[in-house]
Amino acid sequence: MILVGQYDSPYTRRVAVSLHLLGFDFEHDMRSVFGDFDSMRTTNPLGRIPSLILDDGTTLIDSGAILDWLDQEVGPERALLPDGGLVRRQALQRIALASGTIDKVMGIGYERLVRPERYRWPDWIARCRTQAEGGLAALAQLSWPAGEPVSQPWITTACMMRYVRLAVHDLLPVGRYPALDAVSDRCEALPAFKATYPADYVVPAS
Ligand SMILES: N[C@@H](CCC(=O)N[C@@H](CS)C(=O)NCC(=O)O)C(=O)O
Repeated sequence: MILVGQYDSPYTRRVAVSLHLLGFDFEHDMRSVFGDFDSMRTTNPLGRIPSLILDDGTTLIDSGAILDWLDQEVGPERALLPDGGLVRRQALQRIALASGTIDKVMGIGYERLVRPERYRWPDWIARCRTQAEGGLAALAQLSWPAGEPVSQPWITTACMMRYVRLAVHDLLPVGRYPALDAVSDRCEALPAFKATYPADYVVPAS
């Protein structure tokens, strides 16, 4: 199978980490959503990443749908998300906080990287920042018990944190939320995370 998308995308990275953790063999197609837009649209009509091209030629799009397929393939014993009940609901809520934070930080990134400077809207950037700060503060209330194996909420949280620190580096300084730092440190030490470390990039500050 082939994973399409670069690892500076936290959504692509969480799929890559999950593929590694679950022991899938895959190739990595590093086309860019912006630089290779026309080509990307032939893989995903939305022109977005990640996509996962299966060995039978089927293309799955959207990280949530891809992760659901991976979990179905390995079965409930090895799945990265519980298959039902309160634990699943709590896990999905944590993932919603982490992915919502990604979306708000991505909103700031697009405003600064894609939109021409004269059209930028500072109030919108400030609103996205407030929303991302809300997501981070809520996630910081949750703790990952020692000894509990890595699962999708923590994978998505750690991918979100690395992305936030690359894209809007003053939003999540080390030390602001020790509980979150612990999640990131624990995850980034795993081989699956080391194998998917995103190339550094910095969004312009204004
Ligand atoms: N809900 C989607 C979101 C994917 C997403 O936002 N991808 C970004 C990169 S991280 C992208 O493709 N951006 C380009 C665009 O939307 O035009 C998922 O979970 O896969």
